[in-house]
Order: sequence, then C-alpha cells, then structure tokens
Amino acid sequence: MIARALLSVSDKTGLVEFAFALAERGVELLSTGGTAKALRDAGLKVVEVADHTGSPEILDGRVKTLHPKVHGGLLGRRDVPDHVAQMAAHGIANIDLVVVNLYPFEATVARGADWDETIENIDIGGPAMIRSAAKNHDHVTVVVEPADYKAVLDDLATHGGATTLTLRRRLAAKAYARTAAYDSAISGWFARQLDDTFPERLTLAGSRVATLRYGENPHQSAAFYATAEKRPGVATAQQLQGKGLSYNNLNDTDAAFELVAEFDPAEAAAVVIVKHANPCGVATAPTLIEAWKKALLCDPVSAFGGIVATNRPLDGETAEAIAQIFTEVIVAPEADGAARAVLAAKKNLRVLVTGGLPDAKSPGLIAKTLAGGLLVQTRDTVGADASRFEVKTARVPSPQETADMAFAIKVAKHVKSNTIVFARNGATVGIGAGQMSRVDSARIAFRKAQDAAKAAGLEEPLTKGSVAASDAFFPFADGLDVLVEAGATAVAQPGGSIRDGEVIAAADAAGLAMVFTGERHFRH
Ligand code: 93A
Repeated sequence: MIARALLSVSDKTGLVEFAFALAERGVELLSTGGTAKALRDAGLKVVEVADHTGSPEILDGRVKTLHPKVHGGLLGRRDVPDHVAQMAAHGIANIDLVVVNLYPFEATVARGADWDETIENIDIGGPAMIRSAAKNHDHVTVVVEPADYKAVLDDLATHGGATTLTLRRRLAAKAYARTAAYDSAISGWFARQLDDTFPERLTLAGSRVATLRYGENPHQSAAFYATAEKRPGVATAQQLQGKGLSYNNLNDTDAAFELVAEFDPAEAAAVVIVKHANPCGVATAPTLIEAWKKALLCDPVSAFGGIVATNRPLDGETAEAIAQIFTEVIVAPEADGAARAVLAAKKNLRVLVTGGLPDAKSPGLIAKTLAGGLLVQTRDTVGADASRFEVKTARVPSPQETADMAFAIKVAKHVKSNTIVFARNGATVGIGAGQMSRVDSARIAFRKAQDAAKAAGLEEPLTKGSVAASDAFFPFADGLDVLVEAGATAVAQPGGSIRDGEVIAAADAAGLAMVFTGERHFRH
C-alpha cells in the first residue's frame, strides 16, 4: 500500500493531476519548496519536507531532502524487524513512493548557461533519493518522469492501492538509467570545458532522441542517442518531411554528410551518394546540379535507393533532378523554397536540413563496441594535402592529376577498406570498397566503371585518363597492374610497403605518376 509519497520535481508537467489522484486514494503528500507551492496553489494538502524532517531547507536549497528521515524512510526494509525497530526508535516514517525529476542540467547546458549557473543545476538530493528508492524497490516505487504517472495510477487502481513488483522493478531500472545518463552529461560537460576530447576521458553522455522501429535488421531493437558533441549532422538535423529515419538511414546519412563536409562549399559545390555506408558517387563542380550529374554517372545502378548529401543549400533544379531517382534520404545544410516545394511532392522521401556543415578537421571521438568492450578513437581528420605529396616516379603528375588525387583521397577516407577510388575532373569514376584484398577492390572499381560506361553509352570507361587513390599501401604490384589496365595515369597511396620498390618500378614501366601521401586511411 502506498500511504506516503514524496514529490520533488523540476518539470511539473502532469504533477497536479497525479497528486490529486494520489490524494484521492488517501496518500499523504510530502514535498519540497517549489513543488509544495504548486500543489498547495492547486488546492492540495501538502506536508513540507522541512516540517517532516524538522530540518529547514538550507544553503539556497542545496540541502533540502538530504536527511535520515528521508533516506531512512526510503531505504528501510519493511520486512526486516530490526530495520522496523530502528526506524521507530529514530522516528522515521516509511516513504512508499518517490516522484522526482532532476534539475534540468542538460537543458541548462543546451541553452549555453555560464559556469556558475551550470554548476548550480547539478542536482544532488534528487539523484540520491532516486537511487535510494530504486535500491529498495521491493517496497518503494520510484518515478523519474511524468510519462510514468499513468502506469502507477493504473497499478494502484487494479491492485488495491499498491503497485506490483513488476512495475517497481521496471521503474527502478529506469531510475538508474536516468541517474547514469545524468552523471554522464555532467562529466561530459566538464570534459568539454577542459577541452578534453582524448578517448581516455570518453563519456558516453547520451540522451535518447528516438526509439527506432528496429536495428540493422527487423529482429534487432535499436534506439538513437545524441551525445553532447556540437557537430551539425544527423543528430541535430531538422527533418522537413518523410517517415522517421531507420537505423540504416541514420548510419548512411551520417556517412554521406561527413564525406560531403570534406569539400569546402566556398570552393565548389559537392554531392555525395551513399549506399550501405559507402559512397557510390562523389563529385564537385561549380554548381550543385552539375555535381549531382557527375556523381550519378559513377555508379547509377547503386545510386538507386541511395542517400544524397550536398555541401551547399539545395536548390530547386538539383532537387528536381535528385527526385527523379528513387532516393531514401536527402541531407543538406539548407534547402531553398523551390527545393522544398519540389520535394514536398515526394511524400516518402526523407529530407533533412542541418543548418550548417561540420568541420571535417574538428576533433571528435568515434566509438565501436566489441564483445564486452568499447573501442574509442579520435576522428580521422588528416589528409589530402597535395603540398605534402612526394613524387616517386620519373613522371611528375600534372596539376589536374594532383588535384584529382587529393579529391580521390578525401573520398577514400570515407570508403570501407580495402579501398581503391578512381577519379577524374573532380568526380569519382570507380569505387571499390570493403574487399579483403586490395587487388579485388581495384578490380571491382574498374568493373563498375566499365558497367557505368556501358549504361551511359560511352565507348570506354571513364577510368581511362583518370587518377587513382588507395587507402593503404600496395602490398604487391598486382593492384597497380589493374590500375594500369583501367587506364589510370597517376596514383596516390601512403607508401610504406617492403615492396614499394617493385610497385614504383611497375608505375614507371607503365609511364604512371605515383605520389606517396604518408597517411593511411583505413576505415572498418
Ligand atoms: O539542491 S539539491 O541537490 N538538494 C536537495 O537536497 C534536493 N532535494 C530535491 N536538489 C534537490 N532536489 C531537487 O529539487 C529535485 O530533484 C527536484 O528537481 C527539485 C525540486 O525542487 P522544488 O520542489 O523546490 O521545485
């Protein structure tokens, strides 16, 4: 039976209705300052915690509920005679229900409050009560958000004024999830104040943005969490239209947007098409529409059902062209009125605007789970600096080849290893991804270019006269032989193989220019 409840909430949504329902059942209401006032103003009879404990709220409210009469009332076991006797000896009454939601720390940080205000919004007494009540869930019910008020009332109605152990256990689990997330948010904020993004200090400060319909497959469950990292992208985007994003949509959209952000919109428009987290077409051009056409030419078969990202605000003409092909998601920094109008006709197309591009060079962390562990690393922020290319062959690359190699490396960084990317005039013309041997990635990239040429009615694949980039060194000359066969004229690779000599010799023999970047870009 719930005879006494303690209510202490910052978010007062639904509070009064809930408290009325409790009062109707004869539950005595204990409450802290602001909550007590809200209840009293609504006409409810309330006992101030300060009156219950005999200790006033002190230190600007920093100490309100931190008292043995509160924590004893929450932690005392009703089924242990010694506990019951001690509680009686110290005049501690049972508290059967705790309704607490915390000082809005996350919201305070989100609105950019200063240091002192943020610190003041670290709740101490609230989490303590939540944890005490949750520990003693055999006897005590704990509610940490208004969404659960109804479940408690339903239980009380159907179980003679008591809650079921099933509900109490579920609420206890939720309670600890809340205090864990709360403390992560606090430690994450501290780490950011100290400008500390080193993986050792990783805090998985996450707040749930959405429960997803399912995970990578329908039999997997999934949710989407936002971290406190300030990075324009899928987590902070505004969805203009379309169904909710799926797990795979979110993953692919992120991959597309992070890649397109490699290209400075002040220099060129860029379009990326992604399928299964790998790009299948990437291009830069003076305008978005031209970039779209060039990107699509790379692998029009794979582009079907893809994710499209742009680095400049989407315009009507480009939106019109993209909408002609079945596309799952479009993500852009903005979309102008014409683009929005065109896309509105495609009800199922999901459109996201992010309000900006993330800085490709900004630090940040990437995490990946493995059985029983978490791997954490800093983002891959280096690369594609043509001024650091070291020419290794007799032939020196032309300025156009050099620019295309820098472009191809930027793309290769975002393709699953092993990676070979062919590029020409600021566009990919063949992408080989995710193979266990480099030579296979090269063959696939070439084959895709041949297929694309056939589809476009071209006489020869666009790899003829292209450049190539490799995400890691060539362990043998065989990979290079495929590039030669495909018609590449210049190749960028990190170098560092014991067979570099053989690979360079093969390039020289074929009249290719080869540069070493010194930077590997594995991505798994
Ligand atoms: O400042 S506290 O950390 N010290 C406390 O003893 C305490 N007890 C409850 N914050 C405390 N609370 C929090 O006050 C609750 O978690 C709730 O968010 C808030 C409700 O205060 P009021 O009822 O005055 O609006």
